[in-house]
Amino acid sequence: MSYLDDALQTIEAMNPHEPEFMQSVREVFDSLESVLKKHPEYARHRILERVAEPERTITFRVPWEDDQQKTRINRGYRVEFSSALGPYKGGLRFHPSVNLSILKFLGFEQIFKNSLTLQPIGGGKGGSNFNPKGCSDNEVMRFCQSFMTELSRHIGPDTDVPAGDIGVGGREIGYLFGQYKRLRNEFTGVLTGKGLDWGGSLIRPEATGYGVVYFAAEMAQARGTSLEGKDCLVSGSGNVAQFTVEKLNHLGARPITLSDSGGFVHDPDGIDLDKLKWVMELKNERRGRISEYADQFKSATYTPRGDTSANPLWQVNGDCAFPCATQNEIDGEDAANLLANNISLISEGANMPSTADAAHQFIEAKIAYGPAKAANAGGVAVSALEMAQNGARTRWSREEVDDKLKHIMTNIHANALDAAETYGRSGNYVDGANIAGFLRVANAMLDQGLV
Ligand code: NDP
Ligand code: 2IT
Repeated sequence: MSYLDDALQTIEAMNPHEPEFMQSVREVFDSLESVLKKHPEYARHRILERVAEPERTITFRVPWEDDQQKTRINRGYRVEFSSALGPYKGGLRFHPSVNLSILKFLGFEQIFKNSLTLQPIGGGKGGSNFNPKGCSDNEVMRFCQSFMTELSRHIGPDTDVPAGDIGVGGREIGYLFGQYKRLRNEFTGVLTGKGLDWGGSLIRPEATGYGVVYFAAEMAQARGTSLEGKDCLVSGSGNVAQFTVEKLNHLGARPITLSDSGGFVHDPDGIDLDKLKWVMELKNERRGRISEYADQFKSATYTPRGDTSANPLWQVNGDCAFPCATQNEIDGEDAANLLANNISLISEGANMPSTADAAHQFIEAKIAYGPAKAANAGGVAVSALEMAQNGARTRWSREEVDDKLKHIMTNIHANALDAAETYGRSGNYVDGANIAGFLRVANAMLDQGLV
């Protein structure tokens, strides 16, 4: 049996009942066959089994009191996956679906994504099954304070630096930071995505969405075309989706859909910057539902998600797709629908939005397919720039940060293409990103010995 199959079997046996985690492991390992041939030392040092085992996994009780003085209990997690390249770095997700399998898949992805940015950051992820939806600001604050009371023992600006993800935005980062500062009596860069007045970096809120579009523009350019005039399907309506829509507008493309877990809106006239402003107020201030968009703008229709297996959003006609909601939101049937409508470019804002079957179809069809760990790396890249600014007690301008972000996304695109070419997978961004990301981590692990 090959080392790769042997390692996969061992990892599978050690992680039963973790489907999302095993999906992400297989996705990376499937790209590594020729790398392992060229580097027999990785097998000798059992790099695959080591990189797939988190350095440390913390789970803890999060007790808090709701507005009716009722006691509530949630589970908190932090998966400190790999510190080969720097302090553990990655977001916190607050969503009722959160479990260890999902956080381990996100943490595992994060290792290689962070490596691709060429910034000095390891990989981690955390969160809770807490559902902020429907909670008052005070309830969210009490939850965040309780969560941080335990988490604060495990993190620090040189150890582990969390940030946002689904359900964790500026409001939550503020409450988490306040509690850390109070417990430690330290004002440090222990979290990223902070408010601009107290250590946050300009462009961090925009960075993931902007980066997803910069990556798409690079893929289009490599094929001698551009995003200008293209109709774009966007899913989600949170942080990543909003700034994807903003940058698409800046580059002359036309975003025509947005969604949330209830359904999607289709606006054939395009979601321009004025309409986006309204969406931002709806989602970020009023915390409303995307269905309200169709009441506000008569050019749009709303389609509830329903219980069909295929998601009707991916049946809308368009040129490009930007899945920005959640994992496995495009399955094999959805991928077939997208390809039947001649979608020619996909840039993934969400983490692992495509199932293995869907990704396989995109690769076979040879469309421009930018996988999440490359396409959405702009967010964590600017988090690393926030850490650098905090460390140097300085602050860069919008233009400086945006230029650095563009440069990082251009480099990720070029390095993924180079790695794909070198290892005989020409034009395949999935293999290229996995290989380029993995090599740095594996070599750092070899350098640092058996730890
Ligand atoms: P937000 O919480 O701001 O928004 C999440 C959006 O996705 C909402 O519209 C939400 O709808 C929708 N959504 C969440 N879960 C589901 C689900 N199970 N089914 C359908 N829709 C769902 O999160 P972000 O925008 O920050 O994150 C979106 C994706 O981008 C995630 O996959 C995240 O991991 C990834 N990402 C985020 C980065 C960041 O910097 N924030 C960086 C890199 C990747 P609803 O309100 O109905 O739940
Ligand atoms: O998935 C991701 O890359 C994030 N949620 C951002 C992580 C970060 O540390 O900025």
